[in-house]
Amino acid sequence: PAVIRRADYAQPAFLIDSVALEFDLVPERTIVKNTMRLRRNPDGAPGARLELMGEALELVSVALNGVPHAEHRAHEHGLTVENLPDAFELTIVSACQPAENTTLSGLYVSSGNFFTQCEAEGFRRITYFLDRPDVMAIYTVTLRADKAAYPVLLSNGNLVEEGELPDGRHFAKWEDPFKKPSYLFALVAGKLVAIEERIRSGSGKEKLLQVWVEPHDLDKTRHAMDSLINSIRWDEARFGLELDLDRFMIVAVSDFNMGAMENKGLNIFNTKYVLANPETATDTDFANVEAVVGHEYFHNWTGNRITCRDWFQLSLKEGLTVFRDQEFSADMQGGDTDEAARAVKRIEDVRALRQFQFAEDAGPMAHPVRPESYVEINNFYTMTVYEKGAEVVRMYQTLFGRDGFRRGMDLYFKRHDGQAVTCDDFRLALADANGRDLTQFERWYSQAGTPRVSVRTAYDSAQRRYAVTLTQHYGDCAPAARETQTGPLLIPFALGLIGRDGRDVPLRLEGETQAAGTTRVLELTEAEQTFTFVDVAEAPLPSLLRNFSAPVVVEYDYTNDELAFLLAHDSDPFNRWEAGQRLATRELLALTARAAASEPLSLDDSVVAAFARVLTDESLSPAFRELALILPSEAYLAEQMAESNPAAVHAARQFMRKRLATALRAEWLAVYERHTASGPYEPTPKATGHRALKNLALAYLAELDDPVDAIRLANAQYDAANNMTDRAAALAALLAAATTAGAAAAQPALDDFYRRFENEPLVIDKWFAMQAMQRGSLDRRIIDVVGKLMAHPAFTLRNPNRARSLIFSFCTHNPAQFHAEDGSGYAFWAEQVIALDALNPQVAARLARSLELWRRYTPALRERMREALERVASQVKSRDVREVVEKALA
Ligand code: HT7
Ligand code: ZN
Repeated sequence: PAVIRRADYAQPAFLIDSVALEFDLVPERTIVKNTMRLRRNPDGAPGARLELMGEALELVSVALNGVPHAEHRAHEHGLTVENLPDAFELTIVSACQPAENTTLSGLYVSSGNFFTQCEAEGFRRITYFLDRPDVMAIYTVTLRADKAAYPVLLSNGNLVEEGELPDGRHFAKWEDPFKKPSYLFALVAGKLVAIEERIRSGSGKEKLLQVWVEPHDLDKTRHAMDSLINSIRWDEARFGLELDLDRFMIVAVSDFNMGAMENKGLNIFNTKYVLANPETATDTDFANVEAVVGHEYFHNWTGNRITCRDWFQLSLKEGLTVFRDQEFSADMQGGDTDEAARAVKRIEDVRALRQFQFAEDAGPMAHPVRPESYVEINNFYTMTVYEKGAEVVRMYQTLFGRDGFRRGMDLYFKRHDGQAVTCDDFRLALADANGRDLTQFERWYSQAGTPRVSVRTAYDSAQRRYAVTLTQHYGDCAPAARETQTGPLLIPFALGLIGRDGRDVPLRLEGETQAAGTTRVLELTEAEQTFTFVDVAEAPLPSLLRNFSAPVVVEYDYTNDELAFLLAHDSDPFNRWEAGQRLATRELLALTARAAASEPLSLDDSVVAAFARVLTDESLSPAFRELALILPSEAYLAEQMAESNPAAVHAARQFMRKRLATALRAEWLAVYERHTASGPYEPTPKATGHRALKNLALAYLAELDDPVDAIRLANAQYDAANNMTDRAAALAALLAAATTAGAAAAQPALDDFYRRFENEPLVIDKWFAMQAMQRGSLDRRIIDVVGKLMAHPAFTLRNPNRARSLIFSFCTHNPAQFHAEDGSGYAFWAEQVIALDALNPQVAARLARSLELWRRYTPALRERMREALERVASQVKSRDVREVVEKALA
């Protein structure tokens, strides 16, 4: 397949100033009339030929300046139009088939309504166009449809006209006052209802906000609306950015490939990230709705007003917008001063980065934050572009402080508003606003792989000096990453020193006249550098990479006692959590090695004691305690091994959970009782923290050999629950207890759950997912459970949320069962990738990625994975899946 390279970027030969689109919406065959005003780009390639992109379209007619124009040719990739003047009007009529469109890219039908998804290259499935982000135009859109079937007709911008048409049809005309790239175009038509709010923006202008859903979902829209209002206020306060439209709409759709889409003024959301009420949504769902609503809203400036020159620059908008949504969520948790509350969000984000992005960086799909090449751009909406990209943006803030970062953002908007630009333009704005040369920082965009920083320390008691030597390297990284690496990075390395009394030591670096502060951001720019602190009265304990100041792995040999000390005393809440994770990871990897060798397992009492202290420390917030008491995931642990052995990792982790459950049984029970609240449900950070800790206690109690307490408490909790967090946690605990107590322990609740929520698809997704992720036992393989569920009447491969809830949950969140020795998991995976490929290549390619790390497993598993990958490679059709499996096998 053709490889697209960043180095080949060339400006478009023509520019489009305006587009008038007219849609006659019919599910089987929609007619689109597209009238564009084009002119030759003085900086583009010369020639009188126009190459428009088009896919899955039927061409009806072409006219130049209102006259039929015969000099055109429709082909596999689009439409070539010849013999054109320097400026002209081109009218193209074409047809597409929304009802047949299972790819969910372009114009499609979901639950009888019309929706569009144009990022990255879906607009070319709607009409022939210069479908690339550096072509920005003004859009006018007229929608015509049957009024009874499609009473609501929406598009970007402002509604300027609407009215009746013959034969029960009607129309609506929308104008978007801002020029935009085609990927931000959207339309929605159907039977929808909205909640509305009118607010005044910072400068006093009235704004209409709407959240559109299917009628039966109206009772689940309040939280999305509140999140939108909070997002608007936050962007005004933190970045001085105001909503630029009179009207801002969010629409929910149940068939959607990703989370949501930031179309100008008409955001389209997966229902999963809009709908939430206490009965149907968990605390995590509430938090996700807030984060995604924020994310899409923040794109209005970072992505829409300033967009990407080409898709290699995707992180320009995505990394920056993820950073902004992370900051928004942290501020909503803890304001901008409560560091402990903010740390909860930071820990969650870093945990996801390390588990998924670090893995991506270690495999065949490793790529820089700004990739150099791709076959299918949809495969590059990755953890690296999004999450590592957000870490790169965060490092500017770490280097320059909040004020310096804001100065950089202000300059970025001043220079580039209304333009399609590059990651270099962003970096230069940050550099210039802060009077810094950030040339070296460019390597964060061009180098793949996870950097490692090795730390050596030396204390000289006679001189009262403490030397910290930092060495950066990439270790033994994947070939795909290795070939991008050219030199050392600028790594902001935040560090503190802790005295024997557990307090932070005031820091004074050699050459400074006095101590200042207790956390320093050291700038590591060389392969190796030594930083010497003076006036250090006793050998301190270093607290390294505070608040995870850079996306790197820190290598330092702490003893278990030192980790326990940091867990108890570090003033940096992130590093306090980190110490516990390091301690647990070390123990779990040792246990895994013993499990792999069939040796007996045991856990040191001092480790249990360290966890007991966190569990019983009422001075710590419940949310923090919960995070600190969750053991590193099986996937994360497997990645830390030279050769992953999922069965041994599972045995080790289960052993440690059981040991912590047994040794601290009384404490877990006490915590359960203490944090059980009565009264109405509130999705506040405080109440969420209490529920999280209580439900973690329940999960640990379910690990006991005789889980009688857990079953009793979980059944009572299930029956009494007034919210989904508690109900789902109770059901999960019953499913866990069922592994020892027998399947009957969970069956009544499982059946009740289905009956109760039969008409709530998002809740039924949870029902499928919980069963796919449950532990197996000697006489119960989860692949068999999944096989039965595939035949359940509520299962369908066509709905991505449903496919993810059952298939992805099993293949990516149940490693011990998925990686069964007999290869049954891989055979299932291959079958599903092939089946999905025929319907929806984007979703199929995501699933295909779950075997990409196959070379890192034990030889027997590796061989079976290779066979499955080869089977897929020989059968799939799409560019999407082909790119993934071919890179994996290369
Ligand atoms: N910018 C949006 C990306 C997106 C997308 C990309 C490919 C295929 C389908 C898609 N749906 C949404 C989402 C975001 O990052 O905000
Ligand atoms: Zn985004």
